[in-house]
Amino acid sequence: MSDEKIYVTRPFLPPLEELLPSLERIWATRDLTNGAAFHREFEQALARYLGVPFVSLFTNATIALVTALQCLRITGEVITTPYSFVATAHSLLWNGVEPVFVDIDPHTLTLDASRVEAAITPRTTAIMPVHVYGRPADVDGLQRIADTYGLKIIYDAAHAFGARFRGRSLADYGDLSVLSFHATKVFNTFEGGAIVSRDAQTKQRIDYLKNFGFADEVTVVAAGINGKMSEFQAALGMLQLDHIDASIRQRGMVAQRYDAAFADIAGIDVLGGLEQYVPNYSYYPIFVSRDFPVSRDDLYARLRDAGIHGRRYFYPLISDFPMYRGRPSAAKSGLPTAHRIADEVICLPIYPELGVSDQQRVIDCIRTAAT
Ligand code: T4K
Repeated sequence: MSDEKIYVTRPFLPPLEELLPSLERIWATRDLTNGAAFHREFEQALARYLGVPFVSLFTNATIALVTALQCLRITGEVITTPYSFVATAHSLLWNGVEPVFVDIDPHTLTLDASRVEAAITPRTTAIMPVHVYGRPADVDGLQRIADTYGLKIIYDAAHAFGARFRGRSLADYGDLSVLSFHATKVFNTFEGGAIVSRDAQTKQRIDYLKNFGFADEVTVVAAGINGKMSEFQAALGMLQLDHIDASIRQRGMVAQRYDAAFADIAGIDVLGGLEQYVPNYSYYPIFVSRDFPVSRDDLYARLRDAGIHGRRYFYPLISDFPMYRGRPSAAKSGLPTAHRIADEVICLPIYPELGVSDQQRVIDCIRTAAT
């Protein structure tokens, strides 16, 4: 049996020779950044591929989240989820905005809309839910609350590239939606990200903000940041678009094999399908409950010992990190579902090039632990 390490993910890269003509173009033009040709092409190509009105490219999703909050002038308090990557809540602190954590729904694994209303105060200005693992948040329930209370919704859609809900890209919901193209994501440009916006004026403001606030050579309209995506990243992104559908299909085959393997194992729960939802198979979380003979952390360690590097996305909860844990909304008593899920989850390896034999190693390790 191979003892090569198997990682939770491996980035898809197109054949190198496909990239060379783009590199030659960049070398010939010497246009490396600041919204040059690849940047413009890639923004348009992405908007077409995703079927969304406007895309603004970013150097990564974290800067995009920070900028999205600036764009909508979000202040005071924002209701968000503790069950995410730290970047979600960090983007609030970087804006001097107070994160208010609300427990998650056990099905969507993100903000439980039925609990959001009780967390609203006069200082609340927005809601920041996450489409966790690329699965839809309760978009209707959250929108109803936002409409009633006059709040904005900024979706952290870092996991959601290519996922669709009710015939629409998941990035097409909310006031703004933020995608990540990090190496570990379904679609990567090494590092990268984007904000999806709904109208040309908003896109314009985002584009000023990501370029130091410059509106033209001598006019600075905001205290912007440098969030621009480079030409290299944009050129790579153009190529990645040619491969993304095949990548998602291959991920789907990995997910199907896991589904079949775990269907009859007591104590291992997986996420089922959802109506009108087309997944992107960005992650394959399993939830190890009390019915399983070994604990989640024992299973995690056994996988490690077998060279299988799953990850506990998202444990610990954001609300347990030092910069968040003093807040009343971070108290464990208010977040029982998030704590249970964080204590049960292991994300198993899933990526397009994960071979059947490597996947079988993962399955065998879990089956052995089950007996
Ligand atoms: N919002 C949400 C909900 C997010 O999940 C994230 C990022 C963000 C916002 C922010 O997006 P960006 O600003 O990053 O665009 C990883 C990623 O660094 C992070 O982007 C991601 N979420 C998070 C869920 O996972 P780590 O600490 O687990 O990454 P790391 O380096 O341990 O990588 C995991 C495995 O992936 C490695 O064991 C091997 C493989 N890998 C990784 C890299 C970086 C590769 O094979 N090649 C690589 O280049 O955080």
